[in-house]
Amino acid sequence: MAETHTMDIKRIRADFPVLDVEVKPGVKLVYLDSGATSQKPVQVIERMNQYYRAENANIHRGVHKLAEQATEDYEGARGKVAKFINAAKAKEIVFTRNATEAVNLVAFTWGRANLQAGDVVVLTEMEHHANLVPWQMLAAERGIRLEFIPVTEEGVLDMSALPGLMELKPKLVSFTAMSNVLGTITPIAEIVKAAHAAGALAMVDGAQSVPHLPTDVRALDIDFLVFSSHKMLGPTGLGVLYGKEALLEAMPPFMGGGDMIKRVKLREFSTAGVPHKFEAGTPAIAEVIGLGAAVDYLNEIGMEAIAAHDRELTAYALERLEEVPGVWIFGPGIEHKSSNASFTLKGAHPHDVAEILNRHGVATRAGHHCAMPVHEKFSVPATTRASFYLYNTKEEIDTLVEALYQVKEIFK
Ligand code: 7TS
Repeated sequence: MAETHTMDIKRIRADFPVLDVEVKPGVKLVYLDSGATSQKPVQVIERMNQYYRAENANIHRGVHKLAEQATEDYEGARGKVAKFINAAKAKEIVFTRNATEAVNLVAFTWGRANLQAGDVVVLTEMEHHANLVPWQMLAAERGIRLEFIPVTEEGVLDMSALPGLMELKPKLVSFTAMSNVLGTITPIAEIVKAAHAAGALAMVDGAQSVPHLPTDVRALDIDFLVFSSHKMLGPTGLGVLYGKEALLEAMPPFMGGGDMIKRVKLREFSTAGVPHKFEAGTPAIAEVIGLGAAVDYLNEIGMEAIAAHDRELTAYALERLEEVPGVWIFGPGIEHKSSNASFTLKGAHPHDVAEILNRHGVATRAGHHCAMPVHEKFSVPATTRASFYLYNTKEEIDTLVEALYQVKEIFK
């Protein structure tokens, strides 16, 4: 089946060694689980290999050649990430362990410095637990109040509730840019504008959106953005917090230790400037350099082309899945979503569906996808999720649908 956009999928697929894996003899992997983590191209794998084989040194503390090189490469990658999301300065990029830690960093530092009992934080009903539990923890500790932008039956945010929520004068509105379950793309600009008009900061969970859509923090006037390296072709163990410089400067540090200090005496310390104030201890050096290579790779293909490809695949998947009797797809139509399709199959548990799909080489994810409240909203404990990325093809979606008919045979 012809792809209508400009990406050369065959060439792209050749960059991802794992796509050649046979899950059993004669059954090739069909990887439809990029929402959990993406696969990695050789360019990223080799870059990290090269670092360990020929460049390994700790950063910010040596004057020898390798240490200088490692520091330059680490800070260079920070610059690449900043440019990728159009941040004004590299120092607005803080490296964390994952998107989850980035949210916790904001809750722990900004939250504890700025939120008092009774203060309102607005979230949405379709948040991943990463952008829910840290705020629940703060609510239990501080008595802050959590309010939620509702999700409609269709699976989009009920924007008519926004003005009423903004009248509560929240201190922060923190929301996902793309639901990891429903695929819903949220109206970032509109929510950020409303938040600012109400005197709140706006934080965006970009864990699903940054890998799939172009991101411009300045055009959108986002205050904090979090995302994960491993969902955008980079290595695991690395997340990103973007924060406006003035906000980061005003925040207390997160963890204490080496690298985050300016001066230390026996009983006191002063903190380093941003971003190092938030990067205590030896960071994930190889991973940061690997993420830099991932960003180069994404840029070379182009985020606009990737977004178009992911959308086209999602539209095709929705169309094909709808043909299968007994399949119920969650979330809105293609005009409001991209990159995943979560569904149930009548008469079969989502885990059994995923298990039988696996026999056909098709890798999906079943469960609540770390977003239990949105499943509760739609009165299901779990779904099976197929999620797509730049290396997936329509043929692979055909394989998914053929395998689903096999599942139906078994549960008939
Ligand atoms: N936010 C969203 C919207 C996510 O989808 C995820 C991970 C996170 C935050 C947390 O990212 P992490 O890298 O810190 O774990 N989502 C998924 C998923 O849907 N399946 O596995 C992980």
